Amino acid sequence: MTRLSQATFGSLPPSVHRPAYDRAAIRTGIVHLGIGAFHRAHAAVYTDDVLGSGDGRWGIIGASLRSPETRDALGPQDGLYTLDVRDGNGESLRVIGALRSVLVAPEDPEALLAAMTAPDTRIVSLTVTEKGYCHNPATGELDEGHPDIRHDLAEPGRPRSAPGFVVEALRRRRKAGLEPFTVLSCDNLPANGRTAKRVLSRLAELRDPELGRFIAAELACPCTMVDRIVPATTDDDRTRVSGLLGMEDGWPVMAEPFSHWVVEDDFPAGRRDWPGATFVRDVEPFELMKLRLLNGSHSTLAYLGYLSGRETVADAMADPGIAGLIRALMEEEAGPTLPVLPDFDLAGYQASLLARFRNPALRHRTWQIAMDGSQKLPPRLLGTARDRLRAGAPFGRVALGIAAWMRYVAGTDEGGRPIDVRDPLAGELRALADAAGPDPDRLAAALLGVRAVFGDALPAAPACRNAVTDALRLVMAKGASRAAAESV
Ligand code: CS2
Repeated sequence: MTRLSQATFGSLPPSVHRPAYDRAAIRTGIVHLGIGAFHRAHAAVYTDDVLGSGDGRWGIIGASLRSPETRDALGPQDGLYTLDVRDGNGESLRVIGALRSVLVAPEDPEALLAAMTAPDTRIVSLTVTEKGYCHNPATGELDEGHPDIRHDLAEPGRPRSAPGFVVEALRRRRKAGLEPFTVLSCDNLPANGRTAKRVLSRLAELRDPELGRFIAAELACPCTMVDRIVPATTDDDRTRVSGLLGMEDGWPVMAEPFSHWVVEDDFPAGRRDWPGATFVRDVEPFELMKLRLLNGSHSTLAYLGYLSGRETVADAMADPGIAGLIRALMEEEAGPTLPVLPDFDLAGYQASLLARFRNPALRHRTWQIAMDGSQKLPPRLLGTARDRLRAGAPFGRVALGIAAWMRYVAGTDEGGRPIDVRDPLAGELRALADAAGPDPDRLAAALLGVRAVFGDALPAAPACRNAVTDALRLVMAKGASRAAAESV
């Protein structure tokens, strides 16, 4: 089968949208770290629209910080790939042209640094997931003991971590008399721009106090809220999309129709009005809303669903107890903690989330969302717990989400099968769970003691300890599905 590429995309079926601009004429304005499915189905699409509008300055060079897989798939395709937008009403295919090339950082860190220090590069954007910031999720501060950070301090000219690359590139730009690029975090972290800036300034300061001061004073790191459900692409997806294209695409991306991007308007080095994105002065209310409603529900669905044998989010939503619990979590616990956004229909957003989770055309695995819970729990569920506690209000549904995570990281599902727990703290969590044994009171106490996740204040509050321990007793006695039904 012919491979999708610059030379072949002209013969795609007419129903497939494709770049109408001259790809050879575009320049690179954006270097993106973490070129996974999410970026390719979200910001890269907005940027493709910019290129389509005639402004050719914003082509993207993508970089993988770990594996060569994306480069190996997209290299032979000249960076072209298909976006497959799907829901119960059907699907539409669009070939995206914004990605000019993909670099693999560990193979050639110098090539990535060269792209980041090129004069045309105005923005370095990031989707490196929560753990890519090398921070302590409970405090938001740089984890100075992180192995990649220790490496990047010892060998700053050959960095490994995203913060290490950004700091080294900013140092080189400064030395060359070039203005800094803007750092655009597109990860699901609260105040993601401020978190990025805190981590970057501290790493720079550890390298050289003067560089630390420069970054603290000069670097713009706008906050963003990113929202689009993009499950990992499967082999079935590849085969189906290639069949529809009539040519092979090694790595298409699957997404829902919904897409939202809210960006803090702080781009001293220049930006484009990405069509469809919303530029605002303060992103925080949008971030909180999205993290606590969408992502908090997602993680709760993932743990309850996985434990009860549900493979995908839509499967988990087919369990009426779990679906009811998610609705109650949003409407009665997370929703009331959110700042009021004038002109925003909160009830409508909550209802739309339930429909998005039910999207029958996406196979979004509960196991995928369950990954990295130690990093995800603080912004998604613990902020709600903290605010409810402060207000003297109950949070039994959030506590059930936390308890399901505890049951999950203990490493066996309800059928006694081992769980492949992927988490930077997996070893530590498993050891604590093994030492605690099958007693919910001991397991809850042991895991609430993990300070990198829970901090100090939450575990010290009797109302929090009781809520989580009660929920874990219920999950362990009755199973996740019944526990959800009884907690609605
Ligand atoms: C998900 C998110 O994998 C996960 O943890 O909760 O990727 C989620 O799909 C996106 O944030 C939706 O915008």
